[in-house]
Amino acid sequence: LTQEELKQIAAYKAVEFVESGMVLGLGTGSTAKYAIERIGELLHQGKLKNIVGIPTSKQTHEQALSLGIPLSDLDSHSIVDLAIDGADEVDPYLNLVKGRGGSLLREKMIEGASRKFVVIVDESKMVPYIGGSHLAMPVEIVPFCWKFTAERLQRLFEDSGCVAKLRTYKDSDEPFVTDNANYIVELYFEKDIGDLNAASDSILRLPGVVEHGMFLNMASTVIVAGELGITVKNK
Ligand code: DER
Repeated sequence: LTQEELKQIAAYKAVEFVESGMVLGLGTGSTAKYAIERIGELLHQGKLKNIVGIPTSKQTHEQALSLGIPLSDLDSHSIVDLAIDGADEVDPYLNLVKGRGGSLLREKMIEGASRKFVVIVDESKMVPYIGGSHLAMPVEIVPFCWKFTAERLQRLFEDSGCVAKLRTYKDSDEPFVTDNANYIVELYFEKDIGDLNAASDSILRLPGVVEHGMFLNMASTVIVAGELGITVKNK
């Protein structure tokens, strides 16, 4: 099975949790895309009715709109019944790294307002500890004096061999700009950063920081699609 097939398998499994009448948090990324596609299909077939989608990004808003999924926002629905989204890393305690698609702020707002948050991943996302993939841990920051904030973030985790890099668009030096007109600093760790709650607090205390990509104790269920089948992990 290809990685794309595994993503689709996990996504379709998550949509089994969707019931008519639900307010749904619609995730962002290549895995969530399949879940949104499936929801649109079931709506079209009349198997799902009265669904309202709360998109976690402009990109997801566009996809859901094109599928005819009715859309709204948190101002109109402050509690979401079910959110379905992908992740970049999942540790054994179901803590996540998210945001490599640049949508972490709206994702965290919507998924934090959800009664149930179902994460969908292919098995390549499973890590022994957060940061263990040695890929980017995104932090959304204000553009004002971004270098100052990036350096302070890097210094916070110097014991973990942290390197902070401003996210730019592919093949250009232009800073990536989020849906919220902010920048993203990507943190790369050599070693385990240890106490995740302490790390989260120290990041959020920096005044130039808006939000980070560690989703701690937020996932209710993680659906993992692997070569040997689907595993459903509950918190
Ligand atoms: O950027 C995000 O938060 C995405 O949801 C990411 O965590 C997963 O993206 P993928 O499904 O394309 O790997």
